[in-house]
Amino acid sequence: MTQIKNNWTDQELVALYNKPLMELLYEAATVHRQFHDPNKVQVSTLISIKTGGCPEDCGYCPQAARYHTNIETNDLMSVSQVKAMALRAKSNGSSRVCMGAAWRNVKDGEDFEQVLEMVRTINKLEMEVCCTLGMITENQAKRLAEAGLYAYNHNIDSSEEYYKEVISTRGFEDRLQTIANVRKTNVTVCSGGIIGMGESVADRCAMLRTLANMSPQPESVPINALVAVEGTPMEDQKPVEIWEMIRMVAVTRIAMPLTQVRLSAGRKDMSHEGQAMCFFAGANSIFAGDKLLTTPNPNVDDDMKLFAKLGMKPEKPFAKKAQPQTVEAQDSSFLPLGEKPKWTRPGHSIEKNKLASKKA
Ligand code: SAM
Ligand code: DTB
Ligand code: SF4
Repeated sequence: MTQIKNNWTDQELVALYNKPLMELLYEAATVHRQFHDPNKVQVSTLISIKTGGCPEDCGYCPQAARYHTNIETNDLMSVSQVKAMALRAKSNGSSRVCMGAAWRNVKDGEDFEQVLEMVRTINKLEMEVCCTLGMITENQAKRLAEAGLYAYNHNIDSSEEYYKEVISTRGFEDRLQTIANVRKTNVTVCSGGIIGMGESVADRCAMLRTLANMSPQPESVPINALVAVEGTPMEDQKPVEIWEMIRMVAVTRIAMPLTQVRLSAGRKDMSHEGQAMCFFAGANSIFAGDKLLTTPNPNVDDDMKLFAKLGMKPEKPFAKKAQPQTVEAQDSSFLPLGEKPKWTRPGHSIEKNKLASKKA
């Protein structure tokens, strides 16, 4: 049995982050090779099934209704639209589809029933299905599991301390509660965060400490570099340097040896050489497709050229865990409960974003 360390301290992680780069890379690559095939990369495609108009105030997010960004908003897609997009993703080498909705939390009702049907449909295409729908209750997690969901993405986004500077409409604890609800099922956990929001190295490492000290650790950890979108409070943040991304990936790999470390938002601005360094440092997954949710991403041909240059091959679906069974709606053992959960609305003001960006 692999020994996974669940008592990381911030000091240990900061010490790793600040190591001379060649030593950090060597250590991370050694851990990576112990647990993963270094020539394999897991490819996920994002589908924004409901875009924009979100009531939350996440300071980085172009989909928050309160910021004036230039995005096209869309109501919930149909199951057939999503099926067609998933088939295209499959033919482009993706093993996973991740459906994102600009919701604060899932509400029982017609829309959730439609999402459950999307999950059943994609699972039957023999692809891993992931959803990121905001906060969910335990019963909703169970219903998603029954439909055949493979992974649920819910990011903690930053350190508990810096989180308050980024989001005021729901707390860090709420995030952990949703992750705990997912953990009550056999759905795998995908949780990571964003760098480049004005946080310190200590914040980055504190975020990794929270993730690495979960038991079990998340099966996937997306590392996003902020895409600074005009109209959001973070529009003026300076771009993340590739060296920061490489260090972040390397520390994530060392702290979470078994996890899939996903190079997520921000890849559009990374060179092939920079991405190759990230793969060497232990990244073994990407989001593919011309678009993330609302912002551009490298095109699939470009990614395929990169993989060919590096001799890397896309991983097949269910390489890490067996395909979940899909239970049809009529046979479901979990009913909608119509709960009105009391998620917190902490009293922090989003104005702090402005202070944070001035400080940075
Ligand atoms: N509404 C759901 C939620 O917040 O959980 C799901 C979608 S939300 C867009 C998923 C994640 O995308 C966020 O938690 C954040 O980590 C990431 N994200 C959103 N906007 C981003 C940006 N501009 N740059 C980098 N990452 C971003
Ligand atoms: C994650 O960590 N990153 C993805 C996915 N999980 C849902 C989303 C990135 C979004 C970037 C901004 C946008 O395209 O709207
Ligand atoms: Fe809404 Fe999610 Fe964007 Fe926050 S990150 S504003 S919850 S879509």
